[in-house]
Amino acid sequence: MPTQSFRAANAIPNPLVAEPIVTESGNGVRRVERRTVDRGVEFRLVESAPDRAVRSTDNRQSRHVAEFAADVRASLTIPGQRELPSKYLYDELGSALFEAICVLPEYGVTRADARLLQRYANEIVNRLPSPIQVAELGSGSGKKTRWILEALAKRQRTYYYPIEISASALAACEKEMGQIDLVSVVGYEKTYLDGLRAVATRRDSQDHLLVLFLGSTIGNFDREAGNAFLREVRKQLRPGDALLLGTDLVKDVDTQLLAYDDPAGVTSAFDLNILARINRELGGNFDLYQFKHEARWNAQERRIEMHLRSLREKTVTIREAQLTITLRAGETIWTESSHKYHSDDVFEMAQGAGFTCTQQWIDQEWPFAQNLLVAE
Ligand code: AVI
Repeated sequence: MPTQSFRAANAIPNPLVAEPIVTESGNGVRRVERRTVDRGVEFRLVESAPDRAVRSTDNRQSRHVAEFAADVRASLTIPGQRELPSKYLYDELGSALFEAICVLPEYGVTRADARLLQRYANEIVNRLPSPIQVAELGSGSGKKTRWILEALAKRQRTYYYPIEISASALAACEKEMGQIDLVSVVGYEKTYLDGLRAVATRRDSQDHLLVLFLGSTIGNFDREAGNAFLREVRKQLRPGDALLLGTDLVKDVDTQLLAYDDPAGVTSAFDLNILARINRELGGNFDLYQFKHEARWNAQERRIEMHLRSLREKTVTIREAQLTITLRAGETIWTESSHKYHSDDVFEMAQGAGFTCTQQWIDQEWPFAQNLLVAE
């Protein structure tokens, strides 16, 4: 509509090059408005496009989808036993469900881990060289680590480097641990080994490093992969540096099974969420009601295996993975392994990776060990 003011704008020699008005909306969309006037009539050309930051997030997102799709395709087509990589259990919902698992009465792992840290923090710290900085692989919210940091802060200013791929967990951890006197927190939003490499490179030459790998996360690696992982950790350390490694110990079978198949169904929801995530992120059409969560004890491998059993024959399509498979009635998809250890296993694992296990603290209520491994 012609207006006084825009008639005035007619004075611009080429109205099409009037100054653009750029606005960034809260959802990351960049809006560019160009006003032009032609024969006294106002035109507004409005272009909306994601801003550069959003485009780079989009790139990251499409890389994630491509990688997730490729992993799903490869693991669901393994001949014999179909699988899904357990790392995909941990999206935002999966991580919240795992937090709930940690407080289940049937799942004693987290409480045993925390009890040992609380009870023996001073003793652990007294065995460490000085000065020392702390890196944690997969810190989560870092709650359990507080005991170690508080014990260390009694003797020195301590740098704490939580390494975590979940940005929200990292932020929570930075907030919580940043409040401890004489502790400075620098978070790394990276994979375990990339983060550890970054920490190892930035430390001063006189500083030792304590790496925390708690909660028996090592148990989610296959034995060989776990050993290889410990060797990689060792490569980033200097002699005298330490690794505090949490390992869940073998216990009676019923107790173990119940820990991974609780009557309230929290672990079942955690497991099924991997199919829901494939539906959400990769355009899959799994019918979750047609699957049943199962925990099995594999005595030979000394591990709990989580499976999702298809209750009937079913064809499933996953658009982004360009995959269609037919599951037989009763067939399972193997989603996670949780290896359990005898206390002696840890001494051997340590030795094989270039460490010496100098001390082990074992919880009496729920057999679980904190192991102090010193780099040779
Ligand atoms: C993260 N990790 C040590 C857990 C475990 O016990 O293996 C994951 C888990 N899966 C089901 N319950 C807990």
